Amino acid sequence: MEIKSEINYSYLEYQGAPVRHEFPALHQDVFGKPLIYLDNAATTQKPWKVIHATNKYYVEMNSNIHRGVHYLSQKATDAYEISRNTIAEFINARQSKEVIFTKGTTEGINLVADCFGRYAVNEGDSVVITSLEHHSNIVPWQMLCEKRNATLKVIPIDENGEIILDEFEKLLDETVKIVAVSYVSNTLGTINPVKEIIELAHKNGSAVLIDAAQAVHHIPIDVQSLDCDFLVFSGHKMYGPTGIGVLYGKEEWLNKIPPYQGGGDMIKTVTFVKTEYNDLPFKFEAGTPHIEGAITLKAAVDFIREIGINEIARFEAGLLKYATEQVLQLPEVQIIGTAKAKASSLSLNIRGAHPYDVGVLLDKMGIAVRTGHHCTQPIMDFFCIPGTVRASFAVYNTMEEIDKFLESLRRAIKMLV
Ligand code: 7TS
Repeated sequence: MEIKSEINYSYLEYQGAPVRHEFPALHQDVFGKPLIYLDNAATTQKPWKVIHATNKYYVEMNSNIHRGVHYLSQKATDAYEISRNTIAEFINARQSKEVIFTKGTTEGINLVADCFGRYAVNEGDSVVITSLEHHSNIVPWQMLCEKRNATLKVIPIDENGEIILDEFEKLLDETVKIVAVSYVSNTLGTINPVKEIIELAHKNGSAVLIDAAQAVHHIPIDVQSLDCDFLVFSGHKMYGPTGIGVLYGKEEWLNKIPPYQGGGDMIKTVTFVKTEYNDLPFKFEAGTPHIEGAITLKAAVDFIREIGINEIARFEAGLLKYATEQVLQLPEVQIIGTAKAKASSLSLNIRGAHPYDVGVLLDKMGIAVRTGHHCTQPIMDFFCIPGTVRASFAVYNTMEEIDKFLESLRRAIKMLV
């Protein structure tokens, strides 16, 4: 997807006011300086709309769902299912029963690795991932391969942090049961060619899981047009609450694979001899779920849709382009990850300085960035670096904040180099 990046405004608007007005946590000082929050790839701040929705749940409808005949339980159940419908619409799922609530991306991937793994991965089979993955899209597959005596194959990247598609094609053979790939790299910001990857994998008869943790709030997602088999994301990175996330799965797969956990809600009938599992989506939602998280996630999706995901993508591309151009003016700084298509994250290092030291200095200047390996140690090994300083942008960041980030980076260079 091409994102136009010419941009001449600093504030995206929400309901006629700068979008920043909607985020109370942004309006505070840290160490006597106004907070500049550039750690959005780790988690985003929450708009009033989401905060109010959480309060509303506890004030007006707190009760357990799917089991009570009473008024509050019905109200909470309706809100929970309406949220599922909204999310299905947001990602253009065919049906809302293809949307499963999880704890987050990590749980979604573990669920698929476990359930799909038990169904389809046997001795001698293989799983393909990329060199760009977050640990949560590496370790569950390693655990599966260990259990099943299968092999984990890894698509390499080049110096720009782009997947080498030719190498992917070479890895494809009849042993590959599933390909698991991130849409956007949390460390390098690379937007991966997921459409091509899905097409190639399907031609080979392999299923595909897309880790959309860093994509769903930056890039329009249409699971039908992507034709992915599974797609996962987290609420807390998309202006929603923590502890809630989504697994999208094609109905056909969700019906075929066994359930993840046993317990209440995921059953139709239980005897000591045999249990009949519930229909979708409940088959994969054992126990009392994160009810207010799921309900409140709708408010986050509504917030994104009210601005428009295309508008957000265009705005953030402008921020990233501006920040990249400014950083390129600093000879002491090296950008890690120079893919042609990038979203939101800018990783860099000051030559001769440890990223941790840079992060600590920036923090004292009021700037929140993330330093370290960002749960992607293989990327650090590839670039032979201990870590990076990562600035990641969201709807509420401004050009002025980027200017202040750059000014602080210059001060850090003076102190450290
Ligand atoms: N996949 C990607 C691409 C991610 O960026 C993250 C979290 C996860 C999976 C795991 O998500 P969770 O919500 O289940 O924890 N990424 C980051 C990050 O970049 N900094 O902190 C968390």
